[in-house]
Amino acid sequence: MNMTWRWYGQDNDQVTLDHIRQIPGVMGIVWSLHHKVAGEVWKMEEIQETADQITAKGFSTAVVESVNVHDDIKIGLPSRDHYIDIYIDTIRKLSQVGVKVICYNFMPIFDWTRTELYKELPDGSNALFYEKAAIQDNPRDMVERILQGAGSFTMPGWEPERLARLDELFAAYEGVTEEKLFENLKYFLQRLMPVCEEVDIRMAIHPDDPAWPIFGLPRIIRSRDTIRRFLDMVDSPYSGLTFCTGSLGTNPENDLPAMIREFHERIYFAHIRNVKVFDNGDFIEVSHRGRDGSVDIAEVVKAYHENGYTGYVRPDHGRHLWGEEKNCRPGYGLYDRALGVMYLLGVWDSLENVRMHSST
Ligand code: DNO
Repeated sequence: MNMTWRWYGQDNDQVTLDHIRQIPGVMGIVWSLHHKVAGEVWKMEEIQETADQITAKGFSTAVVESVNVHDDIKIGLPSRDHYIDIYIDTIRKLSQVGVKVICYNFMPIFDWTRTELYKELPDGSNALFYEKAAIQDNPRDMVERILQGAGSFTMPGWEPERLARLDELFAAYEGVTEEKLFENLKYFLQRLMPVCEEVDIRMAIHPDDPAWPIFGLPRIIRSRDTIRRFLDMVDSPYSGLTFCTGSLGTNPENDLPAMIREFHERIYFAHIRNVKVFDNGDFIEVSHRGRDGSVDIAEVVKAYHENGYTGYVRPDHGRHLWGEEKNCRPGYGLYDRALGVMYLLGVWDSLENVRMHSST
C-alpha cells in the first residue's frame, strides 16, 4: 500500500510538510485547493504552486481530495453541463502535475456530519461525535451548534457561505429521490469517463458519512448493495471507490473486510480509521487500534494485504491529543494520525514478513 497524508495547505494547516516528513512511511500528500468553492475554476498557476511545494519536500502529488461537485450537478439542473465542463477542465489541469486519483463525494448539501467536534473520551483526549437522535431535528439548529463548536475551522461542506444559503439549497433538492441522485451521478460520470481515460486519472467516490440519509436528503453510497449498484452503473476502471472504513463502519451491518475483498480492484484510495458505535446508533471516533473501536482495523488491513493492494491509503481522522484541540482542525491533528500511520504500517509489515517467510 502507498501511504499518504491529507494536508490542507501552507496557510491552512497547523501541520507542516516538515512535520509530515518525519512520519516514517508517508510517500504522498493528499491535497486540494481548499479555498475553492464547488464549481469554481482552478487556475493552472495555483495548482502548480501547491504541487511544487509538495514535490519540493519529496512527496508525490498523485491524490487530490476533493474537487467538490456543484449542487446543480447533483440536483440535475440544466446548468449542470456548465459545471461539468469546469470539472473536466480541472481534471485536465491536474493531470499535468502528476495527479492519478481524485476523491470526491456525491452527498447532497452536506459532506460528512457530526454533532460535536470535541467530545471528551474517557482517557481525556477528545474526538468527533455523532448523536443520532439530535441530527434528526432541524438542520438549522445543527448548523448553529456545529459552527459554534468549530472555532476558526469548519468541516468541508459546512462552509459558512454555503450554510447561509441553506433554505434555498433544501428547496432545490425537493424531488431529488435516491433514484434521481443515482441517475445524476451516472450522467456526471459518463461525461467524465472519456477524459479520465485520456489523461489517466481515476475518480474515487467517497461513501456517505454517516452511512444513512440525514435531514430527509438521500445518500446513496452507504452499503455493499449501493456500492455494487454504483460500480455496475458506470463499469469503467476509471470510476471506483475511496473506501472509507470510518464512514461505512458507522453501520455495523457493513462487513468491511468482506466488502474490501469484493471491491478491491475498484478501490483506488483507502481511508482507514475507527469508530465506536453505541447501541443507540451514536458513534465516536477513536484511535486506529482495532480493539479500541467497533471496526477491526487489523482485519481491514489484512483484507487489503491478501489482495496485494497497491493503491493509496491514508490514516483518516484522529482524536485530538495532548492539548491539540485548541489549534487543530476537527479530526485532523498531527499526533493521532501519526500514531495511525504507524499502526497501519505495523500491521501491514508484519503480514508482509509472514508472507515472505512462508514463501522462502
Ligand atoms: C472527511 C473527508 C471528507 C472527504 C470528502 C470527499 O474527513 O473524508 O470530507 O474529503 O467527502 O469529497
